Amino acid sequence: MSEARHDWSKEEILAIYNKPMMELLYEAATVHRVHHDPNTVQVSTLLSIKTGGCPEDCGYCPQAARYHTDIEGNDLMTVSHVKAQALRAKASGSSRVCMGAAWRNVKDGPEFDQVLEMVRTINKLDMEVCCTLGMLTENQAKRLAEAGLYAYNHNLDTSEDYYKDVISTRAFEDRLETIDNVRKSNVTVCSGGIIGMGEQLEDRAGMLVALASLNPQPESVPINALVAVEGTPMEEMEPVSIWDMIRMVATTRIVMPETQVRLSAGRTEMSREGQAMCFFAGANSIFAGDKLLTTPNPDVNEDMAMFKLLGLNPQKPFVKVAQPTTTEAVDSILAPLGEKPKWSRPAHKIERNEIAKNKTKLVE
Ligand code: SAM
Ligand code: DTB
Ligand code: SF4
Repeated sequence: MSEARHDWSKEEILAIYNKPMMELLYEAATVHRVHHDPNTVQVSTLLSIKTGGCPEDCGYCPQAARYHTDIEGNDLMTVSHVKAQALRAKASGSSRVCMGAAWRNVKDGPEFDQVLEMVRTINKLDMEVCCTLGMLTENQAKRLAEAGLYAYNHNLDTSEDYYKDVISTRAFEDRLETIDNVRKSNVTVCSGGIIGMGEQLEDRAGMLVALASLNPQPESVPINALVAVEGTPMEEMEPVSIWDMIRMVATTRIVMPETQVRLSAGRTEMSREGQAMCFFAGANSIFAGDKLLTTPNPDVNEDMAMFKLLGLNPQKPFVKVAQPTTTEAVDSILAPLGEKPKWSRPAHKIERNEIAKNKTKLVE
């Protein structure tokens, strides 16, 4: 059973976020290596299977039909196109494909059937499959699970308080309900958010309170820096400082020790040094591919060169990364921190989700 804490207060999280940088980095890196292999980073390739024309009004999103952005909208991709892209992603070191659709919610019918076929097809390639399709019913989550879906991405995006300033066409509660529906299936939960949307530090902490209080905590948490796209209401937002990104990653790592923390949108603006600091602070996943959904992302070859430079290895699919297995090993890592830390010890030898049961090998 997981020993992660679910009762973090906003004040506690803010105190962590605002620690002197060197202390924050040291604590986050320590938590990270207690729970994960610090040299392994998961690579997830994004694929926009249905682009643009979305009826929602998310203030950050270039795919909302009501904003006049430069993106080229597309109908749902064919299964064979998706398969070809997945094979390319696999060949370049990716263990997961994340398919995104600019939908408010999933509707039963031929398009959903086509997505189910995409899931089955990628699953057969021995890759993890993730989808992000908007709101989902319990039954739709079950059908995706049956098709072999590994993860479902549904971001809280910001705090409950700030949510209504960013989106008016749905509520924070709706997001929680979809996450709950995903949890009722055996699909793992991927949920995170965006920084740089004009939110206060309290909102960043509030979002982490909401994510950390989910029980179990999400298996992965993407941290996006806003990509300010011309034509959206957020086009003039100031770029996110790398220091804010590092603080956010480090704080996420400390309050959700077992989760995979993903460096997501915004990496084109980050130097290698900046990304290296994020990996040190506990990020252990990236979105790869020369495009995110509609905006640029670093070139895959550049990412692989960065991995080589930093001695990082792409994580294999369905494999849970190594954790120290003895109390002595954990104690030796924690000893320099002195007092007993507030975050939890790792839970060993735990299969974290049903779907991984057949495929997960715990590396010790
Ligand atoms: N329509 C579905 C939904 O909203 O859940 C799935 C696709 S939506 C594009 C997935 C996520 O992308 C959003 O929740 C948001 O976190 C992220 N995103 C969208 N536009 C972004 C931007 N300009 N900068 C950073 N992240 C963005
Ligand atoms: C997530 O948290 N970030 C990804 C993925 N989940 C779907 C999407 C980022 C999108 C950035 C803007 C764009 O490219 O359209
Ligand atoms: Fe639509 Fe998702 Fe973009 Fe919101 S974030 S406008 S729901 S595609």
